[in-house]
Amino acid sequence: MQVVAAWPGADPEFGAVPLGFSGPRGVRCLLGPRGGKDEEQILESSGYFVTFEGIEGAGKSTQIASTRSYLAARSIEAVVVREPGGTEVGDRVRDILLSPLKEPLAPLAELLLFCASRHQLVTTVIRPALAAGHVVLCDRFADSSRAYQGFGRGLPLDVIEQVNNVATGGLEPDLTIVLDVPPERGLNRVELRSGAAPGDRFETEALDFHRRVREGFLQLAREAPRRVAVVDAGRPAEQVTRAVLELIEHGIRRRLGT
Ligand code: T5A
Repeated sequence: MQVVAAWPGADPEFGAVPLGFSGPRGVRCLLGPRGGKDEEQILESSGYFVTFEGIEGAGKSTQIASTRSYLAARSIEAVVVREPGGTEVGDRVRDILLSPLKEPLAPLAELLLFCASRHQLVTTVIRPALAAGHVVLCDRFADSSRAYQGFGRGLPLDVIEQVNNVATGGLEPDLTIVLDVPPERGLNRVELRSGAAPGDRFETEALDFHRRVREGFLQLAREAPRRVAVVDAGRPAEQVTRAVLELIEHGIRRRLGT
């Protein structure tokens, strides 16, 4: 499944997308001369929150780095964060969650740890950045808990919703990009990158687990088509980047109703 946004007049060449990037720092730079006073106020009061999701090795970090560079070249400093982590507390929680453990971690305890890291990140980094009108690019967010702890581990989705809500205070991304690859391919990329190093607690899960997680992301996209877009991430990275940038611009235009 592939959803790629397009808008009239889009330039097919990456790097030549017809955006007006000459304005001052902030989301409104994406809109160029069309961004009027009201639009500036809308965006500067809420920023623009993009999350990247997908299974292991889908290419989230790669695409976030390309998006960040693309924006930086146009004088837009995006705030880039990842989950679990992104804060001192979150980074410590990340160690617990990813390192091999001698005792099994109960699925609910796992969910609560992810959500502890999420709450810290939302309150100390993401909300302040959005309030200042920034673009925030986040590597994984609440959908990862739905897909991994829900579809992967089998926790009830209503429990995940409740805990997620407490952690985020109801904050939802403006746009979620699911980078979709078959698990075999994603895990192979991770293996190539890591060489002989042992995988983390999730990378070493059975293939069936990763298949359920992938199906979970696709189902979430079907349930929330206005927020969640699926991009075929099995293609060369530059092609994926083009699709990602188109989605981000399209999303901002849609928010502004332009
Ligand atoms: N988790 C997380 C939960 O269970 N619940 C939750 O609520 C949350 C938030 C996090 C783990 O925690 C779980 C999910 C995860 O298992 P992590 O180390 O942050 O652990 O793992 P990932 O987010 O999966 O990070 P990865 O680095 O493994 O995957 P990425 O970021 O999707 O992939 P990336 O960009 O690093 O690329 C991997 C390799 O592929 C190459 C890259 O160069 C790199 O070598 N690559 C491509 N190759 C060919 N074609 C392309 N298009 C390519 N794109 C990238």
